[in-house]
This record gives sequence, structure tokens and C-alpha cells, in this order.
Amino acid sequence: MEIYKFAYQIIAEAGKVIRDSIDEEIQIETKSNPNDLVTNIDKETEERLFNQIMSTYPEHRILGEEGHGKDIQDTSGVLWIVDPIDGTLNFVHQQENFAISIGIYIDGEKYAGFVYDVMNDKMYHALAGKGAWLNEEPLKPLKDTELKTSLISTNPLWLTKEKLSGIYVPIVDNSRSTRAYGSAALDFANVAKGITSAYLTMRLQPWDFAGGLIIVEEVGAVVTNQLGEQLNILEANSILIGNKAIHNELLNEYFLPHKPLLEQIHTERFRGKS
Ligand code: 2AM
Ligand code: CA
Ligand code: CA
Ligand code: CA
Repeated sequence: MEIYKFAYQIIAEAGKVIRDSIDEEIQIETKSNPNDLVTNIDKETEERLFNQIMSTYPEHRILGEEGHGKDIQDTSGVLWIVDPIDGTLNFVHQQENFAISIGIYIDGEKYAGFVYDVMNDKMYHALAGKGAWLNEEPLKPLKDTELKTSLISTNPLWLTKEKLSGIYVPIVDNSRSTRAYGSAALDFANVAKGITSAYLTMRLQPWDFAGGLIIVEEVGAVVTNQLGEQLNILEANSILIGNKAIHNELLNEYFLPHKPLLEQIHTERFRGKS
């Protein structure tokens, strides 16, 4: 079976398993800090996807948030980048507004992206160069917008940071309004759908953006870090996505004027690290 159809099917099935068990008690553990949670469902979903991919395509490789492929250093062959639950805090507190996110890359080239809004049964998916869809419906090319008449999304945490507030506060202030959805993958899907015009955040991991990146690019969004640089799918980075006009406005009028600070932050946080 074509990899794309296979991926679609196992993601939809994994989502159904989560929906069917949504009222069951979950086991919650903390990771790096008291607000960084992981549940048995995050782990079981990654395990299920891993086992299905491996039994059908033993030669493929999988990088997942919850443990698989942490030693992967290169993009050769078919690489699946998996976030079994993106928006774990929403999953724990709301039992909705979370997604399964998968990006598939072949020898480092974009192949297919999936963001599955599990509780709403909305599958955002894209085949690189062929288009992007929400379930069966093609997503339309994005229209240009400007910040002052746009809804954007970010994580409010960045407004509380002393150095970064100088960059983030004017953006939030000059937007029509700012949203915080709590799932990076759904933030990408929302930009792809055109219901927000831009999404910006200081730090995402490869599994947060690998699927969404392919979907938004298919509808004409520009995807870079906050210095205007390309993302590397094996490295954490800052994120700036949006339709062409708002991406240009945000990059040139709000981020690049702070280039020395941003360079320093990127060097400290990301460069030379994986
Ligand atoms: P998660 O739910 O898969 O952990 C919340 O604003 C968004 O940021 C979610 O997509 C969440 O993914 C992600 N996130 C949470 N902690 C993060 C971290 N330390 N680095 C990068 N992304 C993170
Ligand atoms: Ca997590
Ligand atoms: Ca995530
Ligand atoms: Ca996750």
C-alpha cells in the first residue's frame, strides 16, 4: 500500500482508540518539570504507531517524542516524525483540543504531513507538491493579510519573559487579537485553514512541527524560524509561520530589528544541539 494511505489509516485508527477510551482513567507522570506531563495514552499511542509502521515497513525509521529514535542523526531513507499527542495539557485538562501529528520525509525531502484533531475527527493532511486537505476537502491557497486585521496565535508564556517581551508584546498589541490554543500542531492546522494568519513561538521540537510544516507549505504559507532561516527537521527551533505578507511583515518589522538578541538566544538554545 502507498505509504500515504497507510499513514492516514493508522493515524485515524489510533485516534479512534483514543476517542473510545477518553472517559477511562489516565495515568499521568511529569517529565522535565511539574507542568510537563506525559500520560499512558501518549506512550501507548506512540507504541501502537511504531509497531504498525515497523511491521509493515521494517526498513523505515521513526523519531517520536516519547522515546523512539532519539539516536537518529540523519534523514536518509523514510523517516517518520511522530508526536502521538500534541497538546498533552489539553488532553489531560479538557479531553479535547489535541492532535496526533506525523511528518514523513524521504531522504530528507518532504513527503506527507498529517495533523489529526482527534476529538473532532478532523484529519488535516498533505502530500508534498500535490495539495492539502481537511478530511476530503481541499484546503485553499492562503490570502495575504496584515497584522492589524489578523488573528494570530502564540504561547502567552513568551510575553512574560523579560528579554522576549520586548519582541512579543508589540506583536500581540498590534494584532487584531491573539489566540493560544495549546497544541502546536493544531496551530499549524489553523494557519493552513486560514482561521489564523500567523503562528509564532520560541521553541518547538521536530515532532511538534514536522507534520504541520508540510500542510501549511502546501497552501502557500511561509515557514521559517524567527530569524527567517529554514527549519531543520531534526532540530528544535523557534517558529514563524504565516501567509506570505504577514510573515514578511512580522519578520522584517518585529523580529529582525532584534536580530542581535535573537541570534544570542538561538545560539544558546539551539545551535550545535539536537
Ligand atoms: P506537547 O503537548 O506534545 O508536549 C503547547 O504550547 C505546545 O508546545 C504543545 O504543542 C506542546 O507539545 C509543545 N511543548 C510543550 N513543551 C514543550 C517544550 N519543552 N519544547 C517544545 N515544545 C513544547
Ligand atoms: Ca510533551
Ligand atoms: Ca508536541
Ligand atoms: Ca506530545
